[in-house]
Amino acid sequence: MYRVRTAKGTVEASLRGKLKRGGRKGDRVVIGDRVTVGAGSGGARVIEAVRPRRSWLARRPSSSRVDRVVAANLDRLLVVVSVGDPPPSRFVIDRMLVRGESGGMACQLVLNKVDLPGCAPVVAELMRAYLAAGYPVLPTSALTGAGIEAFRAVIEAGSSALAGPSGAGKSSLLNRVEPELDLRTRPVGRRSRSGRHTTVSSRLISLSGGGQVADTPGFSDVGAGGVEAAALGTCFPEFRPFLGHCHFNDCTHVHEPGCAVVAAAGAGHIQQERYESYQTILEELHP
Ligand SMILES: Nc1nc2c(ncn2[C@@H]2O[C@H](COP(=O)(O)OP(=O)(O)OP(=O)(O)O)[C@@H](O)[C@H]2O)c(=O)[nH]1
Ligand SMILES: [Mg+2]
Ligand SMILES: [Zn+2]
Repeated sequence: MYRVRTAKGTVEASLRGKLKRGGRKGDRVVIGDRVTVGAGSGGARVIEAVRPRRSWLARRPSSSRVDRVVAANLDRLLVVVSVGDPPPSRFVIDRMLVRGESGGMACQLVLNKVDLPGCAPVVAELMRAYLAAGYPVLPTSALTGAGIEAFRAVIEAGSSALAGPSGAGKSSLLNRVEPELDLRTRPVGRRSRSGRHTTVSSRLISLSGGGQVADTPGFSDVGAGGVEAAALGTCFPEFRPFLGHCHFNDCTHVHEPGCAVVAAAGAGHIQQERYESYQTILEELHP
C-alpha cells in the first residue's frame, strides 16, 4: 500500500497490476512520484499511472546489476557524512554526488559530527575541497546543535533527500530540527551485520516549518551507474568549463592527447582526488 497525498487529504492506494511488474525491472513507484489515482473494485483506490520524473535518486545494491530508484522529483540531494565515527571517504562522497548530479538534483555536502574531538583538520580539508569543486558545504552537529539553523533553512525550502553512509547521523539531524519526528537512531558500534541500517524504509516527511525531506536508509555504497560514461564529466561541476575544449569530441578525459580536463587537473584547476574519483567511476561504468 502507498500513501498518496491529494488535494482532499491523504489516501491509501494499491498499485495497478501492470505497474507492479515494473518493480522487477527496478522501476518501482517511489516516494515523491506524482501519480494518478482511480477507483478499484469495492471502493479501493488504485494507482493507475506514474508521471514522468523530473529528478530521481538511484542506487545499485551490491547484489544487483540494475539501479533502484528510491526517491523522485526532489529538488536537492544532501550528501551527509560524518567527519569521524565512521570516518568520511572522499570517494564515497564523490560517487554520491555523481548520483545526485546524474539524477538532476542540486547537491550539497553536510559534514556532521563536527563536535568530535580532533576533527577540525578533517572538517577544514573537506570544506576546502568541496567548496572548490563548487558545492555548498554545511558543517553540523546533531549533538550540540552547531550549524543546525543553516541546515534547517536548507531543508525547509522545497524538497530534499538525505543520503549518506549508515551512521552518518541523517536521522539524528532530522530529529534535531524537529524532535517530534522521533526517528529511530542507533550508535555506530551497535550495528550488527544483519541490521546494519537503522532506517530501513524511505519516507517523505513534511516539516512543520515547510519543506519535505526524504530520510532514506544509509547507503554504505551507492554503486556506479545511472549515468552514461560519455556524460560522467558533466557530473563534476568543476570539469564543466573545460568540457568541449578537448582535441577529440568523444574524449573520455583519461589518455587522449589534447585533453582539456587532464590539462586542467595538471595545472591544479581540478583537484587530483576529484579527477581520480572520475577515473575510478569511469572504470566501473566500463568494466
Ligand atoms: N558525536 C555525534 N554523534 C552523532 C551526531 N549525529 C548523530 N550521532 C550519533 O551517530 C549514531 C548514528 O546516527 P543515526 O542518526 O542513526 O545515523 P543514520 O545516518 O540515520 O544511519 P542509518 O539510518 O543507518 O542510515 C547515533 O548514535 C547518533 O547519536 C553528531 O552530530 N555528533
Ligand atoms: Mg537513519
Ligand atoms: Zn578530455
